[in-house]
Amino acid sequence: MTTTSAPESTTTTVPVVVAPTSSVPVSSSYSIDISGFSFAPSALTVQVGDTVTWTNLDSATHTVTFNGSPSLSSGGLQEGGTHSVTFDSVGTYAYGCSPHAYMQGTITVTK
Ligand SMILES: [Cu+2]
Repeated sequence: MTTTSAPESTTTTVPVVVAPTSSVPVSSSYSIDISGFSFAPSALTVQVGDTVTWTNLDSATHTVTFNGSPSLSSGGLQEGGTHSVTFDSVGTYAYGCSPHAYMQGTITVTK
């Protein structure tokens, strides 16, 4: 008696197409609205080299103030005013609005 139990192979190899990755890091730009006396979004995660631009949509004057980092901070932003920061170092950056202490935001910079 012969048993024919040769298992049929049903395994097929599907080629995985991998999109070519650029060796040049691509930096991104992000926008934060200052609107209704708050930063939107108030928490944002970016990568090193990315640029964040704040735009004041309120009629009130606001600031983007990083404690201990005047070079990152804006002056008073009138309605329509913008402020851009390019983040070069990993870290967590807390900021606020000088005239309105309750306005707080955080930028987290990752590799
Ligand atoms: Cu403000």
